[in-house]
Amino acid sequence: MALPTPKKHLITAALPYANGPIHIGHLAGAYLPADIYARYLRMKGDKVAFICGSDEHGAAITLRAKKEGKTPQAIVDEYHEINKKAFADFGIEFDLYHRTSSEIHHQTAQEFFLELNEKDVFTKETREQFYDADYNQFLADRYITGICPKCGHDGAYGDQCENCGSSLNSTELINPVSTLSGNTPVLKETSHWYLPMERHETWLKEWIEKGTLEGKAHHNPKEWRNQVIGQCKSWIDGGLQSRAMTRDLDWGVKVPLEGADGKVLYVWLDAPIGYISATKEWASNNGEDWKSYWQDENTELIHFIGKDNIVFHCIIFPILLKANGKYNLPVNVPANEFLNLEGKKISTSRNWAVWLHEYLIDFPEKQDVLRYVLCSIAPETKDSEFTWEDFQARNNNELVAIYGNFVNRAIVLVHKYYEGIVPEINVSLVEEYPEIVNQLNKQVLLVQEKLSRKQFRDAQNEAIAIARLGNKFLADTEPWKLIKTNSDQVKLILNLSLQIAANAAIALAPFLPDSSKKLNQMLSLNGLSWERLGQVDLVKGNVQLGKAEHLFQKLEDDSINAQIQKLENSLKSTEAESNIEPFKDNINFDDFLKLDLRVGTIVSAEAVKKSSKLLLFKVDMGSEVRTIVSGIAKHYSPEEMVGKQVQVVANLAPRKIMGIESQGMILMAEGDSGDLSLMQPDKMGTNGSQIS
Ligand code: B3M
Ligand code: ZN
Repeated sequence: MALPTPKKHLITAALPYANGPIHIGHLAGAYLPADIYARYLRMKGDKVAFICGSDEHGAAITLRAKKEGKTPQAIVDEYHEINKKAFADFGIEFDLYHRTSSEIHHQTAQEFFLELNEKDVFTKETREQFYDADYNQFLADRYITGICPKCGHDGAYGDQCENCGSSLNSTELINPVSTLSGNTPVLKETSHWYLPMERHETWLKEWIEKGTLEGKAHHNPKEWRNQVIGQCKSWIDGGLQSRAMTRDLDWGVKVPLEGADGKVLYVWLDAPIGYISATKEWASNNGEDWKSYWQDENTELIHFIGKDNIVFHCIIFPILLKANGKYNLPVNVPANEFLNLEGKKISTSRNWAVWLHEYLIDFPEKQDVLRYVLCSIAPETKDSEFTWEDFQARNNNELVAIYGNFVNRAIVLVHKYYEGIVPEINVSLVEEYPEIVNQLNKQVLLVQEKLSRKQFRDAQNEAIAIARLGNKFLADTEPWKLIKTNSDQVKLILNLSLQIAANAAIALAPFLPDSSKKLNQMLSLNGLSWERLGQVDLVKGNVQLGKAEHLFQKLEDDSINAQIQKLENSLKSTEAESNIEPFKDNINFDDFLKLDLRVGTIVSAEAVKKSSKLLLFKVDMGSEVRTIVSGIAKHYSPEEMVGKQVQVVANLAPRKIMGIESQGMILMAEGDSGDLSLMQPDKMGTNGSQIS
């Protein structure tokens, strides 16, 4: 069945929590592909609203605020600005980068909730929830962690396991722990508004699997990524459950109902509504009608996200939109898998990441290089890996050697032979090179096809192949030799080369906007319109070209090694940090006096039978000889211990270790990687003398 081709698009990219800066994993996951797609559609002349913003509610924010000793508002104010700037610096051209703390958002989310409540979409229920008695707080979402009942990952949150992507209810967690106090929480009753998702299973299944909605074609499920459909199917087949849509918290959008004091909307209810409130704000600033972007069935809604957000965008939010009745459902949710970094998972807390704002300090104005590399390795069908070595290779061997080199050679030659004035040719002459024109057209079709299928990695490859084509054309025709014998032919070759360069500028514009802009200026083109792609009269004859400048610069080993070093350093410092145990609670002086610490000398030492760790000592304590068993066989041999003076806890209650009664404990310090070393008196002391 043929579906109409809409000309209006609402493109959303997941709203990042304003609780930290943006790294390359975020960029590659949602924002870069969304931006490439939005730029492509705009160049085609379609109407696009590309919407994003900060997710400023939820435990991600309040826990961060607690950690930094700041208010949640201070945290979101800080990171909203940082992230907004980082996106702009990387050419992520949102039509609006909004905030869920804005008034229009609170109002929109509350209205949306009330409308659904009036339609009996929710059920109000009193259930037991985990509660931290020390903090007087109910625990949900990131306030509670435990073992995921689905995949066994230790560290799943109360609403979701980020390892397997499952959505969870906090009471399902195995060994739950409060992230506030570290204690095991207790169960306590509380009332909430629940979304009985099981009521929606039938239509959801049809919508996901067949792409039909109420019997009508809605989208082509073949265009959806396999892993997205696969995840959704497995959740639906596993049976959907009721989920609380409100929380007992004071940070968030207040539940606008009587008897709901101290309750806010669940962040995953309010955040996707953030797409709607942002569209409203954008539309009112730009004389547009927001409803036509959300409620007109010819508008295509597309959510770009990372794989950990699939359930929220493909199941929960569609249920809410459909239940409302007036809204479109997404025609596609192109979720990317994860990007790893130098062989490890990206980790914000361990600083194993490449942060956008830091990248631009180290590589000023090289935003296109990172865009290029991240698109080349985009985790579209499976997890992928960023390494600095690969980054350098792609910059040097592809951007510099292919694209930059071709463009530069063509423009430099026109400057050299014709003072930068584009040689005029009769367009029909290009038929002398039918092969090149055919190949160009073939590439253009491929770029287009891949882009429309949202296969950005392939699309960029096909676009860069246009420059490769141009490079080869120059190498094959060798105008620098021909200039001596056939200058007319050189005019044709160079004119054609400029046309190929102009095609590259257009085809690569969604991917490398800054470079296309520069090339555009060098070629004295006015504007880059997608419909002109494939034509060979883009650069006009007799036009003065701009100065030839290199689009890209080679990256030397030094700058790459510095990045690798930076990562290694952060690994070392987090390792060192994490090895230091937190200090214990204070004790008073009387507690200290209870300890009887003495000096003793080891008079004999031997290995404990059947144990690789234990040594058995006789220690002369002045008034008596004690038997002490100690777990230091891996660090000291019995021979080297004899005669050593040591510090002994003399009043530790005797304990049986492997059948031997140990009458004290020898003090040792733990070094790096678990090494143990004896704490010896600086000068020989008298056996039995007190340590205080
Ligand atoms: N803030 C989760 C995340 O940053 C969440 C996305 C909201 S999209 C509506 O991964
Ligand atoms: Zn899991």
